Amino acid sequence: MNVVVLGAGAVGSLFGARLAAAGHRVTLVGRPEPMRAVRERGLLVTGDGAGTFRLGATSDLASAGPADVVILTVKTFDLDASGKMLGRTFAPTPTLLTQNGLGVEPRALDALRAAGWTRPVDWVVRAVHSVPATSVGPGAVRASGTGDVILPSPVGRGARGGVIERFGELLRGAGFSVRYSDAFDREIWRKVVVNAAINPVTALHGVPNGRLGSGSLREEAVGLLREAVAVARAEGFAIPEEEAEADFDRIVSSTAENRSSMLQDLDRGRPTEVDAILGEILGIGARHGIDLPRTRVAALAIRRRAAAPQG
Ligand code: KPL
Repeated sequence: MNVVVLGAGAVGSLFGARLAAAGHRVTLVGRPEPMRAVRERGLLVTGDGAGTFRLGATSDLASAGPADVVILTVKTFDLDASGKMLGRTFAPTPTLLTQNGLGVEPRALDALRAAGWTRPVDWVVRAVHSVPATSVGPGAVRASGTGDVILPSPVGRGARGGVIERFGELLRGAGFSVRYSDAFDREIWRKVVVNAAINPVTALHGVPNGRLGSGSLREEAVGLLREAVAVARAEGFAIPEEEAEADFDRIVSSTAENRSSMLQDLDRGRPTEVDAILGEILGIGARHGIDLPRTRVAALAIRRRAAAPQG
């Protein structure tokens, strides 16, 4: 299958490597420097499924086709621009969204609609995943663990059901652990709650996920987790605190060596997904009249850190 990965940072590159290893023709689309490195030396993966993978790599989406499927792995704040670029460049194509946070699908659908796709909802599928990938240099990614991919159940979803199954088979065939969920919106919340705890604490303390397994950093993270659980509950997603903590502990341990995406963004002086994770939780919490002091402080600290000059 021809696979185009649009937004090939750490996660996108790793998805691309695994799909190429499974025999697909993969083209990464990303920033010029890493794409040049991939063209010249191949994509280097260390850790799980280590190897050097020969993939197409370009910064120009128009030269990346043809695509049977697109995996859109840009950060949440890039969805609008990248969705429009995708919509203008390719005819409607099955597209998988892998972003963290809330409001991901509506943003992507609006962008694709604005760029001329009719009924983008038939083509676009969101995945919730915990695949750990750390960028360790241009064209080099460390995979520390496997992680799960959750897709919405294809049953009763008409044309979109076929697209969901196609992605499920594609990813399973590349060695990902994939499961379908009948309660996908709840899965989105379960993951957001975990991201609201892991990402800011790892980013502010500059530590890999595994350091949140015990002690004061775990306490700090669990404080954020509980606030996010309260907001999920107010939105109609009753996630017991025990379940959220079990999710947190499982992801912290299965991604122990990973640097969270928010930490990697701060490391590189790039924008973070603070708005899509903590900002959304704060906004929804405010609508429900829920005070979220820890989340407010963490969001402020991340924004300050992101705005501070590097060095
Ligand atoms: O989603 C992640 C992220 O870093 O954004 C986890 C699963 C926490 C892996 O680090």
